[in-house]
Amino acid sequence: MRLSQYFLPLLRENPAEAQIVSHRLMLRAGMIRQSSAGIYSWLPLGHRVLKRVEQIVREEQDRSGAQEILMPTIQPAELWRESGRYDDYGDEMLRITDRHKRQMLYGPTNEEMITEIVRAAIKSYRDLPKNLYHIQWKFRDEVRPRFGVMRGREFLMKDAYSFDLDATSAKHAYNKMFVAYLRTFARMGLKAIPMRADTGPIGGELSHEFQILADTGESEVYCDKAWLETDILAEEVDYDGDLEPFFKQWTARYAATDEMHDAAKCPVPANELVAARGIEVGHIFNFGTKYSKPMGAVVSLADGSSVPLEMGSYGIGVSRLVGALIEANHDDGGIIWPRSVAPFDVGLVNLRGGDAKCVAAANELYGKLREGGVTVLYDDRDESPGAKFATMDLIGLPWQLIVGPRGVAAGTLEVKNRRTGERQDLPVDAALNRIVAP
Ligand code: 5CA
Repeated sequence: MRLSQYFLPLLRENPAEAQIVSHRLMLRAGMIRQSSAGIYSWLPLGHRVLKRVEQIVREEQDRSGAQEILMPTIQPAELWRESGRYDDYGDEMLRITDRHKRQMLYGPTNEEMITEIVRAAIKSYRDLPKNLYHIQWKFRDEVRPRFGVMRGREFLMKDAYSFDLDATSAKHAYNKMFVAYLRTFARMGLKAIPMRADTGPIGGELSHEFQILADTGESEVYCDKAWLETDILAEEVDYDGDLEPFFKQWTARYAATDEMHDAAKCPVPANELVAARGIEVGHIFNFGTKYSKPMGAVVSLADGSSVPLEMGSYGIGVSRLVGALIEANHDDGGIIWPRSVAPFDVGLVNLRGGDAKCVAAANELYGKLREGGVTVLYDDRDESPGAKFATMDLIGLPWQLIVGPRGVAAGTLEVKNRRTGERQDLPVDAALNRIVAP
């Protein structure tokens, strides 16, 4: 993509309304635009990141055996009356009336809707287990929407729902999501720590929040220092095998949110305990028959009797993750995207828009990079080098390739690594190899 043609509405000044760095940088880098409190449009640069985050989430859900569907955002109130949550949910639910005076709502979550879908289709124990997920916009009329996409009113969530015959099988479904979540966040370069959690309005007994550590997090969290050294992607996982040892291993180390933490009872000595702020990027729940019983979602057994389905639900804050990624990856100059979620792999900068040789060299490089499967944002504008460098640093692409008259004469390029700041003059082929390497 040529920057001269790209829709990238950068802001020069720090927006006054943005209290935390990710919100500031998302506005300054032209990633989002607020429509009303807690509701945002995603502009091209932000949208590319959102889609990459979504794709990693999708790949890891699919790998675990969950199947993707898409449910509507608007739901009928009757469904929520069946579960008893219509009145309980309170002001956070956006209630809507259609032209026939039917009560509808903009879904804050989908337990009821998925239970209705499954109860209509699954009648026998032979059709179990199932895990269905979707990636869809939710609406919660939060009292205090803030921090940009981190606590929005409209936000993108991946929500999965598992259906099993008995509690043992349901725990296996829970464990699968537990593993998939650790893998998902690790692939984004984030260390998300699972913490025993309160179940709130979703309900149930067993629940874990996945928290990433960041100074601006809304939760107060405590964990064993040893967490910081873990590497989930180094582990082989067989989703069909027994995941209980894995679950035990990954929950053995202490980690708790402040609601669950009790300093007097904490097993970790103070010098090995990390007390920090956390951002909740995922939350998983096992709630048994809380929805299947009142909604009559049952299957028949071999002997003709019937039992309600054992259920769990599993959420990831997809749009929140974009903000969380920036909280965890930035410096004074701007964003520093991990390669796996970067909107483009490379920023190509031509320092001399008016110099025919530089233009030819930069154009050729642009073609070669794209042929090599590298995504490129090519700054072909007529701007000062300083402005171009500042833009590239702000939008945070992992690599910058800089074409200037001296390099063109010598057959070299400057390669800058955005994260380390390291700059190197390399011959063109060596520079390309450096970028293509993952
Ligand atoms: N039905 C369950 C699991 S599917 C559920 O709704 N869980 S939740 O309430 O914990 O939300 C799941 C995830 O969505 C959270 O972990 C968080 O990452 C994200 N999330 C929740 N509220 C917001 C919000 N207001 N803005 C952005 N992300 C949010």
